[in-house]
Amino acid sequence: MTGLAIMSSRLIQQTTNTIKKMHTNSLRLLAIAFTSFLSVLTVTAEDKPPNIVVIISDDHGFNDYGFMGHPHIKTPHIDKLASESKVFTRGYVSTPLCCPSLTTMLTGLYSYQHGYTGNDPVDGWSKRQKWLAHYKTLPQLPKMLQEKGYLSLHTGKFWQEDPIQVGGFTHSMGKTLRHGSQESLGIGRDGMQPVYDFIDEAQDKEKPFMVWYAPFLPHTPHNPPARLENKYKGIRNGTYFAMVDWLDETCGQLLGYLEDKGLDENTVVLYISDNGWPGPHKVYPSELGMRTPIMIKWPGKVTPNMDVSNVASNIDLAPTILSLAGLQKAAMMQGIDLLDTQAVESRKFVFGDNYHHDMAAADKPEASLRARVAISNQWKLISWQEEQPDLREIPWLTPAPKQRYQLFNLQLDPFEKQNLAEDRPEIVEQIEKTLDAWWVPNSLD
Ligand SMILES: [Ca+2]
Repeated sequence: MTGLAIMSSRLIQQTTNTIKKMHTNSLRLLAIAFTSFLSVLTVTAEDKPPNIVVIISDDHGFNDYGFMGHPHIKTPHIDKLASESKVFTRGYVSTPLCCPSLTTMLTGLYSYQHGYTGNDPVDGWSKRQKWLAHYKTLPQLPKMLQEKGYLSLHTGKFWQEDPIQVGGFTHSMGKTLRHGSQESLGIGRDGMQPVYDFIDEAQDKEKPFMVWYAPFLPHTPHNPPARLENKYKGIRNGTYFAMVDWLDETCGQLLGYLEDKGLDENTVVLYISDNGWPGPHKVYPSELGMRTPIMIKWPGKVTPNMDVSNVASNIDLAPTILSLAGLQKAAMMQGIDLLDTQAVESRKFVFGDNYHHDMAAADKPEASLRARVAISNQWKLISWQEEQPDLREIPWLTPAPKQRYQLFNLQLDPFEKQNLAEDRPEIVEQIEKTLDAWWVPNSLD
């Protein structure tokens, strides 16, 4: 090879290397640009968490739905929601009464933690300030969601006077008293316009939203519209069935509005009841008092299925919603994210604490305590207090049984007919230890 040829060859090689290097750099730059683009997309997705709609039925038996097999009650809209949701048919509330149950959902805390063990202070409604003062120190779901830019609307029931100032919501239907206010308790019964207006406002402001739909349905007063009353005429408990039907209609209106606005894809709908029905089971730790289906619908993200094995609880509502919003639960919260399959399957028990209707002291939950409850896939132990609280007699409050312990095999005996506590003392002892480890009241002092 001549010198010129060698020089030409080197030049070609250098030029080729330069082109390769340029090409590599271009690819690298392109890759960096693409990665940046993806991270922008990720940030954008994280910045826009899903909307959340929480539907909380009130005084509603766990079997009183079409999809749960009720022979009379028609609930086509809730049935459709169930068919599109992950459904825990073995859902429970920890305390089967309006105020404590709702307070658990709003704080992610058990009654022995948040202090609202019943509906009313034993000295009367006017003595509620100590409970309110404690509530203000607690983690509150709507307030925590504000960190992610959520607007939140409270409707229906609320026991802490002001859903905005005390409860951390951004929007409400005004201040409340027992149960709620006349205006807030009209939600559903008088229509859904406040919910529609709020959703429109959140859309205009391009903010994620949470709708807290906690209507006074099917709770008393049992005064359904005549068209629904007539539907169940002549059937025992027909008026209550009509009230459930009324609740279902309003759920249909709410879910229909989301669809009409094209929001159903990016909205997670959660469903639960605050306690069961009928009357003798209210404030009572029976399955008819504590159990409720719990549902989570998120199209394309949560695969619909009917989980009839794993137990779930209203203690899980706040942690699940916080996780959906990309937030950590507060350290005090003992519930789990119900969309975390491993957490759901590895948890053995859900717990309940059952109290008198009246609250003796905000800082001494044991003063109103009637029983503690642990429920697993198979077993349910109700551990009654040796001494029942000596508080105001309430005619409809079902008294504690004579037995100290009630143990039921729920797989064989779902309506708790046969107490196995005397036959299986070793299981009673074992679950009682679990209860002792769980139930550790915090002092407010
Ligand atoms: Ca209730």
